Amino acid sequence: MPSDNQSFNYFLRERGADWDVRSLLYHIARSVKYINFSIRAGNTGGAGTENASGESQIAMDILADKIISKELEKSQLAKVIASEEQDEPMTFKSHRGNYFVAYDPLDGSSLVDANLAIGTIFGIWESPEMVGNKAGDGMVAACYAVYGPRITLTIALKGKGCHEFELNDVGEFILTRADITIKDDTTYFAPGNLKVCRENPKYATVMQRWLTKQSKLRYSGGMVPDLHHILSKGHGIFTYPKDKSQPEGKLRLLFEGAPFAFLFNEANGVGKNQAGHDILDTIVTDYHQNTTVFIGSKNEVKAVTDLLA
Ligand code: P6P
Repeated sequence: MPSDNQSFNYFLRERGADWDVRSLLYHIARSVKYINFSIRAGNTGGAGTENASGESQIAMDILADKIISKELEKSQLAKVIASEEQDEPMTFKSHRGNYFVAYDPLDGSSLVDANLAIGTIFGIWESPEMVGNKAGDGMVAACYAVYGPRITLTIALKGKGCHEFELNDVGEFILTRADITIKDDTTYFAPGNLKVCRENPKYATVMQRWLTKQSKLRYSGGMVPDLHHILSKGHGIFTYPKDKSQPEGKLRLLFEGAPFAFLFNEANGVGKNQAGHDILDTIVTDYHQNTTVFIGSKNEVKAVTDLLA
C-alpha cells in the first residue's frame, strides 16, 4: 500500500526516475490540471474543424492541445512533440532536451456533452527519430489522465511499474495505487467496433465466447476510461479490430496504441494488434498511422487474437 499522501514528485524521485523524465511528467501533470479546469468551465461545442484523422474537433480539443504544447515548450526538454490534433509535429530546436512526446489531448471528446469520462494520453521517447524504428524503441514513459468523478493520472516508467495518482483538493497529484498488476484471466470485456461482427464472423465468435463465459460488458466508447477500468479492477480486455473502411484499425499507433501497450506491459498485461503481435513492435511509418488494439489480461488477449487469426 502506498504511504500516506505520497506526492507525484516524491514518488518518482523515490523510484529513481530520471530527472529529465520527472520534469517532463511534472509539466504533463500541470497540463492535466489546466485541461481539467477547462473541461469543467469550457463549452462543449464543435469547433467546425477536423483533425489529421478527419475527425471533427470540439473547442476543447483545440484548447487542450494548446495547453499541452505550451507546457511541453516550458519544459525545454521535448525536442519534438506530435499531437493527434495537429497534422505535423512541432520541433523546438533550442531545447536542451532531446525527447519526443506524442499525445492525444482529449481522447473521446465527443462524449463530453453526454457528461461521460474522457481522457488525455501521452507517450515519451528518449529521441525524436521515430520513423523506421519500432514504436517501443526508446520509449521511456507513458501516462494518461481520466477526467471523471475523480481526476487521475496513471503513469508507467520503463522497468519501474505502473502507478495511479489522484488530484486532491489543493491541486496535488497524490499516489493512490502503486505497482498496478493485471491478472492473466478476466471476466470483463470492452468490445469496440461491434459492426465488424457482420463482415467477420470470427469477431461474432469472440462475442459468443464472452456471452458463454457470462463475462461482464464494460464499454463506454472512451478508450481511456475503458482501459482505466481494466487497470483499476486488475483484469479485463479491450478490443478494437479493423474493418473494411479502416483496414489498419481506427486507433492511432503513437497517440493511443503504443502508450497504452507500454502502460499495460509495465502492469503485467499485454498490448497486441489483431495479428497477436506486440503493438510496441510495430514499425513506425507515419505519425498518424493506425493500429488494431487488443489490450488487457494476457491469456484473454491471446485467446481472442487466436480466434481472430
Ligand atoms: P467507436 C474515441 O473517439 C475513440 O478514439 C476511442 O477513445 C474509443 O475507444 C473509440 O474511438 C470508440 O470508437 O467506433 O465505438 O465510436
